[in-house]
Amino acid sequence: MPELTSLPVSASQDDIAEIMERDGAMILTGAMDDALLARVDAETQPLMAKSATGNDAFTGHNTTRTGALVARSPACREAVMNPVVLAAANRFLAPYCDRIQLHLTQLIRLLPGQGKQLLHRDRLAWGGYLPDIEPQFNTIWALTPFTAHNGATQVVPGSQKWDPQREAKPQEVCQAVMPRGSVLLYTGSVIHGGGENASTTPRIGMNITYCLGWLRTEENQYLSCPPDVARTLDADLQELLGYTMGSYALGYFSPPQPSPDIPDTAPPELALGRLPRAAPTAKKIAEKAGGDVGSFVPVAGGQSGLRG
Ligand SMILES: O=C(O)CCC(=O)C(=O)O
Ligand SMILES: [Fe+2]
Repeated sequence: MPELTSLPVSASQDDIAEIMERDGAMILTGAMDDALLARVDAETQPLMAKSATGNDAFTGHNTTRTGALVARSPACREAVMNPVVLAAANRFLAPYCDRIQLHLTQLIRLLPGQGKQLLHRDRLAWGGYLPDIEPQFNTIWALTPFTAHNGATQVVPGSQKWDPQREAKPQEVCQAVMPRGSVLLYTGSVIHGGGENASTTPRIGMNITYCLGWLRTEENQYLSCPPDVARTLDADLQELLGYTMGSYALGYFSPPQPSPDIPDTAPPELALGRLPRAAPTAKKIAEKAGGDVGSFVPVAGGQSGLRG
């Protein structure tokens, strides 16, 4: 049986990068302290109580899914912005983009009786159109313990390097067994799926995922966290949501009504009532965290500034 490597959250970025490259998944323990866990619980329990179960086998007839966690929960924002995870995500995706963005936020609550989810790769969200690059870096935060019995995520270590057609044999699948407060890191290409919850209590995971800044995101962040909410957030989080230029030309807007104050190729920050900052690219963020991103050369002009 394969096993996932589990390290304390104090692990070095070099070690995390090496294991993610080798296995496509790993666990960091102690990533969320008791005080933050308590706040996340208090803010998310009422949301989950109102969430419906899935209406197909993949989303799970005995599973609730709850999104818009940035807009709805200040405590969840802290998990989204966890510096260790963000540094690892930036370093991992830096070869393929100027900046990363938030792909989705989703509480996945497996209720008792939920069966195993179909094994899959999350990158399939984009179909098969990105064969040669890694588009995605994912997390599942354990808000309850994850056990073999309650549906700990199934993972196939190393499968991110497999031929896309190859299927996992049962003996190649392990589970992300981890204490509450840990976080499973996994790539967009590694085979995984929810486990079976054969216990009598829910298994709650908080899926927070990041992707290349030039891709469409699974959760539409501009609708889940529209400008009137986004303008109250920290600039780093605003940018991660996509309220910034993705590169020289990506992501400008024109005001719906012509405006003397906002040009027709305006950077998104203007919709939040502020000017763009000098934007840290994925490469710069990774370097700041001590990571070596190899020969990545950023495309010129990460900020368009005010054009037009
Ligand atoms: O809940 C889990 O453990 C994994 C869920 C998952 O992989 C998915 O819904 O894409
Ligand atoms: Fe998945």
